[in-house]
Amino acid sequence: MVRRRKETIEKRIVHGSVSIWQGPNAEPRKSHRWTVYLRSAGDPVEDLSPVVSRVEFLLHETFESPVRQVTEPPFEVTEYGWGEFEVVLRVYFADSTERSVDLYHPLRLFPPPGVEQSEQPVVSEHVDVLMFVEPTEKMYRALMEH
Ligand code: SLL
Repeated sequence: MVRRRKETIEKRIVHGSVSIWQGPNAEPRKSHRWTVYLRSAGDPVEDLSPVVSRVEFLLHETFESPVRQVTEPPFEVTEYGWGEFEVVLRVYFADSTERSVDLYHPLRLFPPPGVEQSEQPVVSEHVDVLMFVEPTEKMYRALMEH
């Protein structure tokens, strides 16, 4: 395997969630509709699929089939729920010699204390950096081109 010796490439990504309150008449267990996602932090947003092969979203055990596999972009999961929890995004890379990385996303449904729940979406976004140490030639090219 040809590797880029002594090179480390960084990829800035965002793990985020956006939640919409479903109003006072919603079913109590489905009070919010939310989407949790992984995307590049670039502007404009780049396609991550040359670098990321799939993302496993590990939801709270109160969800049916809590492990959700997403094998193509957009790397996201949409659900209805009632509570906040930490979503684990297990990211697998196009180069299978790269180890998967776990990102911990705090899903937010509720506005901060003192702010009334409204139709305003509640967004929680976090930038993180993935580091590729001595990537393979193939991975290096995918990282540099995207
Ligand atoms: C806790 N924060 O730690 C809570 C867990 C889990 C939320 C919140 C499931 C949806 C459904 C759902 O929203 N779970 O029941 O269909 O205990």
